[in-house]
Amino acid sequence: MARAAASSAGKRKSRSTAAAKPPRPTKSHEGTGAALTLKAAGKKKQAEPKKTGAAAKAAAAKGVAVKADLGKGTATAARERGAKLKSTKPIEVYYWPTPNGWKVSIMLEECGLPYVLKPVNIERGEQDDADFLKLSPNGRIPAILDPAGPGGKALAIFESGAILQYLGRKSGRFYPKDERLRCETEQWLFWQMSSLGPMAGQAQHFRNFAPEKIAYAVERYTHEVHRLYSVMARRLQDRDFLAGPFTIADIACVGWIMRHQMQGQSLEEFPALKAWHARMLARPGVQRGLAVGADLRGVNLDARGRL
Ligand SMILES: N[C@@H](CCC(=O)N[C@@H](CS)C(=O)NCC(=O)O)C(=O)O
Repeated sequence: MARAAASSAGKRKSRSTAAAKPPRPTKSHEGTGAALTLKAAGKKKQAEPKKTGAAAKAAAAKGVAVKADLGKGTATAARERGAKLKSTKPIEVYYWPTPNGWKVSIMLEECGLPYVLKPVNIERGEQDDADFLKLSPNGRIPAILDPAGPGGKALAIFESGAILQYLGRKSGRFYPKDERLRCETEQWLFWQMSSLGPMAGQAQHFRNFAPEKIAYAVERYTHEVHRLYSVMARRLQDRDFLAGPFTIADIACVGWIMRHQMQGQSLEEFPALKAWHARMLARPGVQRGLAVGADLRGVNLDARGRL
């Protein structure tokens, strides 16, 4: 905690002096909303119509949206899993409120795993601190440290897509086990990671933050994001969510689509995408996830374009 406290006071340590221990937050938000979510899930989820793996498969084969949580199994299994997850040690979330950070906060709020927030102030450059690089060698948020990882041992993970997959496997939620649906989910998750995120990030940067306006870059990335929005809108024309049911693929995309104006896009052009966006923002778990750490953000973030 001492390290981050120093950072928060604007006294960043140099790499050479940083201690060999995990980065320390200025604040920690123990179990933000997660326990509540879990409680609600235990009750409400049982009332939802069940879809077995076979039913889900048949629906998917017909291209029908499958709204059930496929990882859930029976109500008893869900209750047992809920109780087990609740009893695990909270996952440490190395975080700042940005489109990639929100993926993790939304997933945790949606699936109800307990967590503790460890802010990494990217406005002050804490992502470059030696301690943080031990968890996240690429020097970017988000990262997690699960003290109760496989075999009961701690596990650190960086890259938001890998984190979503891990949390999906750990919680048994929003990452379908059915192989076809899993492939659908992964295609759209990887599409977000390799295309939507990087291109939207560049569009945001060159449109809003580049010290000089470079028309070629603005045009190139704005057009590419427009193309990607068309791809996503086409996909959503006949289903509620990218894979059919709500999955980690949707969670990965929402923070980027929310920023459409900064990318020079209008959702009016893409009715199916607009409807998906509204469906996403209507989910209480998504709302809670997007609110996590909102108070952390300073005025410098957008100015530096660290999105
Ligand atoms: N591919 C990485 C990208 C992570 C990323 O770019 N994070 C941004 C915040 S959204 C960051 O840490 N920026 C700090 C910087 O630019 O120095 C992931 O998805 O986890």
